[in-house]
Amino acid sequence: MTNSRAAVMKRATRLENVFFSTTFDPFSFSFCLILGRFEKGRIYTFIGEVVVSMNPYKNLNIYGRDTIEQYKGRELYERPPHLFAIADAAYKAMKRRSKDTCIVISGESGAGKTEASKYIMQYIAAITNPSQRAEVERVKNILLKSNCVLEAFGNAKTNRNDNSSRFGKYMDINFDFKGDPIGGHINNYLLEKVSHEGFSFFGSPFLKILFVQLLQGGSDQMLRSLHLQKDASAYNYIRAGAQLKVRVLSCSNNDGAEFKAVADAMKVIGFKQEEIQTVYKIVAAILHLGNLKFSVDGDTPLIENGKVVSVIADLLSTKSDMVEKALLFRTVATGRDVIDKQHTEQEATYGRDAFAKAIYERLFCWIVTHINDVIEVKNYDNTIHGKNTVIGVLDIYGFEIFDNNSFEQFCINYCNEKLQQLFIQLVLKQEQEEYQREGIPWKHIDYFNNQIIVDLVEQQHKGIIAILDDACMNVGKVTDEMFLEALNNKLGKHAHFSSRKLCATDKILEFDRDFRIKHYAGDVIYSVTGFIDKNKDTLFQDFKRLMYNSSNPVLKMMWPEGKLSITEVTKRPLTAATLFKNSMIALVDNLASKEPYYVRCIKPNDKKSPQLFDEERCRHQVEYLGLLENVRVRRAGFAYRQTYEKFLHRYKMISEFTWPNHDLPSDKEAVKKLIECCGFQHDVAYGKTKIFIRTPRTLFTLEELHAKMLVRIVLFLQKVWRGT
Ligand code: AD9
Ligand code: MG
Repeated sequence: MTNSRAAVMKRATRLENVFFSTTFDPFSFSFCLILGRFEKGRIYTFIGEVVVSMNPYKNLNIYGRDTIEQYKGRELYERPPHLFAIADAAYKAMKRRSKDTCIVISGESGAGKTEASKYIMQYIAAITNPSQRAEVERVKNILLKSNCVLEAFGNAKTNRNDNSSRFGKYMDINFDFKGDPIGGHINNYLLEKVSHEGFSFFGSPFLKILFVQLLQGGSDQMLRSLHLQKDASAYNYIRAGAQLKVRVLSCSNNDGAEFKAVADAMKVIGFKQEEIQTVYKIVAAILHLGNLKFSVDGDTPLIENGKVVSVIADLLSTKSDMVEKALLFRTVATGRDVIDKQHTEQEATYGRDAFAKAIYERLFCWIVTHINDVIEVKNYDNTIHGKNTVIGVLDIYGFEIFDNNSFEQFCINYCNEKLQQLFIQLVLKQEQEEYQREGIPWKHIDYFNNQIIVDLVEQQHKGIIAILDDACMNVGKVTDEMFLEALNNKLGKHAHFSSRKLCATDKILEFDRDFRIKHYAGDVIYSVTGFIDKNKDTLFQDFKRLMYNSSNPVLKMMWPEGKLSITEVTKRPLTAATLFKNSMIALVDNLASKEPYYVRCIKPNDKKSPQLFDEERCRHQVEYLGLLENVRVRRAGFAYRQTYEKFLHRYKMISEFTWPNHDLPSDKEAVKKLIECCGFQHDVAYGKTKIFIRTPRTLFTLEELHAKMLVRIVLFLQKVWRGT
């Protein structure tokens, strides 16, 4: 027995002694197991096919080429728990059984989801394309480089995570019949545009990574051409956050190099030079927009710093007077007449911020579309015979509780409820259903079903989103308070909803502009301030027309609806919350159609420290991630299942009755015979089509026997070959 195998066996035995003992407590088990491993620097733990990952907050030497080799093509329990084991399992299932699979990574903000998704992609890239086909290499390269670009534009520093994803990402990787990546597609979800802390747009501690990269890493000549200065504190939108040092992204490790890495990645992805320039011009225009100052002269609104207007006009390839007009006036249709209505100072400021947010969001979506265009599967020859299969990787913002939670946290936490629901459906429900289907005796294990919270948010006509949309549809001035009132009236009796008005003595709710949702992961108090505005997400048509009329073709392309005049704009666009809800429903449907693999990430402490293990915080996460129910189902169930045919294929050499072929009436009978020969009959159950093995130790022993027999067969063949 090799040392590593002996270690695996020892570990398996130890675990089983606890796992299957009569005094088993799922909580202490999962908790102690994860903690025990973490303290020894082992950040991954398996619970069934779910891998639990604990953020080490330090670089570990466990992702290199040699580790990749150790996991490549191996079965799940053969090697110690690792992300690569799950990635390999998802890949093998996809390749061997032509199944679409997906890897769902969840956990709260800063728990390590994005890092995990990158390691998974690196692993897949490393184990595919052995023949080095150029087209496959191109696709792999773009898939890997796209992370760097998307992070720069979509991530921000928050007090939870220095490199927090402020958008959700689902990436499909398409494989051909050889199992090599031939394309992909990225879906992005709800990019957060405003600081959750209620600071001014892009303000501290919410800092979009790219803004700082550009100022710190852009060459003098580039900054001059963008009319920018290096000092971030000169820009209102990022001033407050600029004092904070942005931890550098994974592409490199200093600011200048970081900026260059993003620019290089854009080139690899296939952005043309003028497109890259437009990207930076837009970013610069946003920074300048934030510095515009409005005032009023009598009734007439004015821009105090007209020079900035001409800089913005120059960057956006439009005319100063047109920019000024779009900022100070709004075109309105009254019957047949079209008039220019002057903004108040407040309206002008609102319009300016809405414009800055909108061009930022458009830019981000355009970048995603661009990446999709270059990795779209074009070679349909590979897709015939239904052999084009997919692995999806989901890395989406984790559950968030901040001091001040707003519309964005509401959407993010709703998304996490949806994913938890999917986990329940697929891991807890399906597992139990499989036992039933196979005719294995089974006592149902209960779990908390969060469907009630999902309904509270998304139910038609009655849910929070429907009530919010109703409020936004009202003609006339609707305030956030009126929305809160409507919530109170309609949801006052809901077990997972409360508000200050309804429980005035409740000390937790400090303001009368709050409501609280009892989420599966904890209570979150949301401030209603801004809900109506953010849900409507209004951008005056004047700005859209301004952009459509830009002489820069890239900008013009981003704003097709600017073509319409005010009298032609009739349809009310869907609200932000409804768009998000629709995209979540589509996402969950998509994931549910694939074979899922789960990575559950845990954050050991709130200080980003590699040493600290905050027991209370970890307990809470272990609880709400559903790991306990997961352990219970696992414990009562079986660690391994396999069809009789495949089981025989791997282990038939162990028994003389099955090697090289059996003469029993069926594969099932042959498997029974093999198991009895080894003395494992008490540890297995025979289903209709599959054998179920309860403890991992049995599997390891089978693996041992398999390995020994292989050695004997090889030695025997060598002897025969040498004629000795
Ligand atoms: V958020 O919901 O996007 O705010 P994530 O994505 O869960 O969050 P992220 O992957 O960004 O968290 O990890 C946060 C930080 O933890 C990283 O920037 C690393 O410094 C650190 N981290 C996470 N995973 C690992 C790891 N496997 N090894 C070393 C890690 N450091
Ligand atoms: Mg992330």
